[in-house]
Amino acid sequence: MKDKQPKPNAEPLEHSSLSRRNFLGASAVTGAALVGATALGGSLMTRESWAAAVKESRQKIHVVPGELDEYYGFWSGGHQGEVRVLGIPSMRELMRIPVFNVDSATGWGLTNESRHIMGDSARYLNGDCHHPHISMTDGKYDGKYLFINDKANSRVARIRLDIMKCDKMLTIPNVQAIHGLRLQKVPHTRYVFANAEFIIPHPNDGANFDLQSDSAYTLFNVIDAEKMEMAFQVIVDGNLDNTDADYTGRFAAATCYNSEKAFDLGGMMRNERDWVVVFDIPAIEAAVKAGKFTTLGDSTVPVVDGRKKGDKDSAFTRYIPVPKNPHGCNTSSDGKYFIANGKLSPTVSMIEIAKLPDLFADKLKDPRDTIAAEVELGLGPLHTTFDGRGNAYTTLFIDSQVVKWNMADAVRAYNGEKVNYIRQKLDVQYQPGHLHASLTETSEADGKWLVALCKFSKDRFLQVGPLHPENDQLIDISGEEMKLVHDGPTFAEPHDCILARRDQIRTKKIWDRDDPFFAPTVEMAKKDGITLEADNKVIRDGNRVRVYMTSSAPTYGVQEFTVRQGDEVTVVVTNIDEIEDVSHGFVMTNHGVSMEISPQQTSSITFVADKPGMHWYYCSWFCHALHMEMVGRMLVEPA
Ligand code: CUK
Ligand code: CUA
Ligand code: CA
Repeated sequence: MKDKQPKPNAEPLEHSSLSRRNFLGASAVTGAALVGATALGGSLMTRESWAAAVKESRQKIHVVPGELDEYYGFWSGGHQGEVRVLGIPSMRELMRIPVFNVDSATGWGLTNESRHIMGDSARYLNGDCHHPHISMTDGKYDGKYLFINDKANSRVARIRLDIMKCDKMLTIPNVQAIHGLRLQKVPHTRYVFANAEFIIPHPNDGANFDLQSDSAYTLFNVIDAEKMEMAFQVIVDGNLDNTDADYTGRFAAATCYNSEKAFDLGGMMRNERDWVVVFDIPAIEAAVKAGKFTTLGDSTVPVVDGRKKGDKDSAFTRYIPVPKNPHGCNTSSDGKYFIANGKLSPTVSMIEIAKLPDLFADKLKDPRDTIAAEVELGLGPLHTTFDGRGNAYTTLFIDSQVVKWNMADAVRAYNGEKVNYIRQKLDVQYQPGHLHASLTETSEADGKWLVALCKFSKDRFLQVGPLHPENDQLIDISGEEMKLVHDGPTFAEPHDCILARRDQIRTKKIWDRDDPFFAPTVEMAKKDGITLEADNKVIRDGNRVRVYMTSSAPTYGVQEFTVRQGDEVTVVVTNIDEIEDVSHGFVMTNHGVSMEISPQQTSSITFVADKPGMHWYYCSWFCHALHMEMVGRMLVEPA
């Protein structure tokens, strides 16, 4: 009977008998060989100096009360649908930005402003975000926007970093499952590149279910970042997984794991090699400009065909074979390589970006001539990140390690020199997916901190039932050796994160009254002859009632209003407080109504007053010693 009891939380983790190599089984890596490279961790230092160094870097992460972090971290919220903001190195969670989810605290998905931004897709209550990325100018973060994909409902959203709210959401037409997402780095983020993962028939009307047919394909999607509208789409062979862009502004690359166009596991692993597809963005732009494109279905988005016709390449793409089922695609911060991470192969493939112009000019015989090295690292390489000092760091999912390796030495070793390119292998807990070093996807990679996003936490935290948190581990990479300094539990698969210097993000402390975020509501008020900052009025328009009120701690401008049962009621609250940090809320009890109104913000929400009687509304954000007394009543007369 005793054995049936849950495992006590106090059990030291050293006693855990789980072998990480056995975990998930080596059978998942068909054909993958164990690599000879050995872990160097600890071998460069004595045990004592190692312990001292770890202690020192652990002190670095202790941001004392009242002090601020050096970096902003932006975390994907995975299939929870939001974006989270953390401070690094403390790993303290600073804010949550609801995007593809519904959020009761801020009213995201409930307010008219948020539903206007979400558009048609407001009908979906779920999302699945993977890849957050900040807009860039000249290969450096400009702090303007953060973009994030939604795999579940094929969307891309934009967050304005000055207010840390989602301000645009776009459903990508003609595709299913937006996964890989990256931004143009140079000259600036004009485009968002987004991979649609799944191959579908076109048209997808039920007449054709044959994935092998010519009319079954997926598309590479290019979005105008400022307008948040589709720029164009590119039909590709195979499928699309992860993507990245280069530092010349000409190329984007994407991994494909399903070159087989298969629908089952065995089929998707059939080919010994899949590929990296490289896109020549100016070539596609020129074709679109010249009107050489088609459209699909009802969509007016320009579509060009980037598939091979027999052995003939399209003008827009090149397909570079790499070992089977690659996953992560990462541009090295020195701008030299696209790195495709092997997943089923123990290698990463370094594609030399300087050779791509010749590949597109058909001056290279074989696309494989662009491969600078195929680097053996360990089992299950998924993603790679960079320190700006010539080193790369790759997650090994099956080995449960982060491997630090030197790119120049890896190329020399690939060319036959006897040189060890592996610098260190560090155990992480457990099974890492993405990893991200500070500023790594920009030309300013500074090699200070690295976050390894581990998919399994197992015994690392107090037990919380069958569903475990994940474990985002902070690693100090400022010295010669990586040092693990912090375990950070996270909820529901963040997938990916990015780190930006704190001076790169500039936020507003209170809203501007002319902020476009609530412009449609201001427009509505104008038509009603309302001055939002001053008026407290009820406007009746048939069975529609608009209640305009101000809020100022601790009172609402309207403390009582009367409607008739069945009226559609819109409550518009303008927070006239100008004091930083004094946010109000508006909750109508028993009506599913809740929203945030921060200083100088206008928020509105619409509901049906379907129940006669007295209904209290109250402020939900603590704003004053008399916050509890910040209330009012809606009186509903029976129909
Ligand atoms: S990720 Cu999205 S499947 Cu490796 Cu970028 Cu997990
Ligand atoms: Cu206003 Cu609490
Ligand atoms: Ca495959």
